[in-house]
Amino acid sequence: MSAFVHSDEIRSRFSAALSAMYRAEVPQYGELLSLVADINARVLEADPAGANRLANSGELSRLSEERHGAIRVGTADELAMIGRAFAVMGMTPVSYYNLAPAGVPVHSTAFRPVDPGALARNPFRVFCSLLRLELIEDAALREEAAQTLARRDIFTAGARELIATAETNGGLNADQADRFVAELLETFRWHAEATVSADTYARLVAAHRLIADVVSFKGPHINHLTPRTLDIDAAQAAMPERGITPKETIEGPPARACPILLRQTSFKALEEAIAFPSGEGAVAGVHTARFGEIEQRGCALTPTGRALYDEALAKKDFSALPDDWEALRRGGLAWFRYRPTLKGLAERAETDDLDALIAQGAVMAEPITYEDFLPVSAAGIFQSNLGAEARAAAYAVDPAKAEFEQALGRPVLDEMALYQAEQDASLTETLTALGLSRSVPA
Ligand code: OOG
Ligand code: NI
Repeated sequence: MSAFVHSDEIRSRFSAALSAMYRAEVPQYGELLSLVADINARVLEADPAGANRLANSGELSRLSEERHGAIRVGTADELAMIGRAFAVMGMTPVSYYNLAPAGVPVHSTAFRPVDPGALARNPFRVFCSLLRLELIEDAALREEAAQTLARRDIFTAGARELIATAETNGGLNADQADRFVAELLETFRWHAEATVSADTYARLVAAHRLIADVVSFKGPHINHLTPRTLDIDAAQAAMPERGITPKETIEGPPARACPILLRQTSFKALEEAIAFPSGEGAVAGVHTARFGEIEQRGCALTPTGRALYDEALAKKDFSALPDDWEALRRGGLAWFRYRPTLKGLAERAETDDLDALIAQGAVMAEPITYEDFLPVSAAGIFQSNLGAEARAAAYAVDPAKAEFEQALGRPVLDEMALYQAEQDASLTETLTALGLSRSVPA
């Protein structure tokens, strides 16, 4: 009898294998990893209190392993299968992201662990986009793209078999887990040989660069892997010393004493040599898709906080968002995890008022890290130029979400519900530990 390898462990092994493969394929990614490790070490040394907070929330031990990646698939079947593959690694689709308003013909979700314990062990996330072929205007090109995609299988036979095994048996044993990681890695590998002619490729690029990237190759190569830095401004400034030219500005919220959501910066995609099939052998070409990115993660915002953020981003004025943890918490703008303090546990609580318990030092509130994405945050700036009407339309529920979930074969989880559940559970536990059994306020 052989025991199952825990899905968290399979995820960690896969994330490490993917990172090693990408480091070998894109050396600048290795340089970014080393830069981020140096900066994180410096930040932790200079800020012992901050390091302590990270250790308490379980984020210190995961930091050097922490990364996200992104792939773009071409068909509903590919999306459904990749969803099943991620499920083997304890990764669930969270949130729906429609990138059409940003001028990108895809919609997406992020596969990630959702349970706080699993997140603490390894929060590896993959942002996964599905091409929206219906947004290609030229009918002939659309048909050609659909046929090209229908001919490929982005999974190895071994990967398909092991996914089915995991589903049937409820897990994978050690040998199966190793093979699963190796087989699934093939789906993420770069292929320098295009599957379409140079002419078709050029027409796909003319329709949209991203359409060419999805349709022209054997598989959905990983297009970036992103380590988490504790000081993105320092990392951005230090990139040129490492021979990396970053984009000019950092996306997301400005630098703050109390970091919120996600700040990201990247370096431009590489120009890579590819070969197109042709009657007379191969034709040489170049493709730009793969890039490097770093991110700094801050606190997750509630729907109210997020609406304030979106507004602030559109107006480029963040003054309405308080830069103070207690103000964010009392205003219901950010999510927090509550814990009883030693003082609180030692003394008899004389109140069940949460704010009073915090003020007395009986309870502490620590910000919950944002585990999701802001891929259209740049588009918010763009939309603000279109006036309020266009923005309201962009925020309305998109019927494409239902189509996405149909393709995926399941609904995506609501990120806000996950943060709310974590906050509520921590509050209940805290009050119980203090001998108070008030029910959680809404
Ligand atoms: C994914 C872009 C989304 C992020 O960090 O927001 C993403 C892609 O370009 O395929 O990775
Ligand atoms: Ni990214």
